[in-house]
Amino acid sequence: MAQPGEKRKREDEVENGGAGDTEPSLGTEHPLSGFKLQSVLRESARDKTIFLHGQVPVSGEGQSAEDAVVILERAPFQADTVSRLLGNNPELKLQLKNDIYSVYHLNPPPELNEVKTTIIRPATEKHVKKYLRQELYLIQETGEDYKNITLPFIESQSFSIQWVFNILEKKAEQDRIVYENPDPAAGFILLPDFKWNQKQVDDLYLIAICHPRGIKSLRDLNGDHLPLLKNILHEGQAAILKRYNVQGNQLRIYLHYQPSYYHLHVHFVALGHEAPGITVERAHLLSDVIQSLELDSQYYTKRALTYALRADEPLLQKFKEAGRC
Ligand code: GTA
Repeated sequence: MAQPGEKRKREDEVENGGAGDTEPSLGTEHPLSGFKLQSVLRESARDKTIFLHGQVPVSGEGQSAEDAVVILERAPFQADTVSRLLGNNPELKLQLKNDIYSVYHLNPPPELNEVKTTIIRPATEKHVKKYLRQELYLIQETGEDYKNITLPFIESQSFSIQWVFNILEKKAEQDRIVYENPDPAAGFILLPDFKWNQKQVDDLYLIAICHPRGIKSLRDLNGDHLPLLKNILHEGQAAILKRYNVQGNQLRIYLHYQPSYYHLHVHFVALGHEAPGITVERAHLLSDVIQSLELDSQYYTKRALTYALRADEPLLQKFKEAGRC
């Protein structure tokens, strides 16, 4: 186990962006070497995913270990590889046969049996809680609530956005950039999201990260940001059409409120893909956001926004203390 002081230091570095400000070295060491499972945070048979919390020994630091969150997800089938999967008489083990119906076990070769593995290491307590399945509660946040409760809270504690700066400064993921408008006020970088393995467009998922700094979320947007938002919408659609041949009207393009990371970014997801976070209490279509700001440039500073918070989220506690839920 890490000594409390050591472990807290690493958490501080992650939360405050003190570490990881350069392109990470992929190294030769297995990132999960010695992984010890602590708990299953959540699992979904439907999505074929499991979220794990574990500890990994820190090399060269004796007995110390750091927390890790590992997300395992079965990769979707790809139309162009299924014939390879079935060709050459693969081994099929019969499970059930009834009339014209039969069910088999098929063991695919390793290259067709990918498990997408996302590792967050060192993970903070906040990361662990984020993926833990919990009861949710809706709150309605007015513009005043935002100023009095939410803003002070997100200024005091939120996930580090160092990974965002790494992308904007070309210190990480530079080779993955699909499109960039370099304008400092109205430009952005479009690249594949963490969640997409880029092997099939059925679950296409990209994010546009805006160049200007300091726009935390939907709440900070006003009429002055319309050129930025329109660039993201139109240039993002055009870039995706060019690179992936997916039409703009087959994309769900939205912002999260609340987001996890407070630097403005927009999600571009294949319309047919039910990605996490597309529910009505979280996703705001970019085209609707643009229209609202065209009608009233202060729309998002005034209107009440409804969203869900997990039972143990400190922000929910702040709303309770203020008698707002
Ligand atoms: N390219 O380093 C990165 C990176 N990081 C750290 C985050 N993202 C990154 N992309 C690149 N490089 O779509 C992506 C995230 C996300 C976006 C941030 O940036 O994948 P957000 O600020 O609106 O936050 O978006 P959001 O949506 O909460 O983030 P996230 O992590 O996607 O979590 C959403 C919820 O979905 C979680 O609570 C989780 O429980 C659930 N979920 C379900 N399945 C998955 C899955 N396979 N992977 C991750 N989360 C999942």
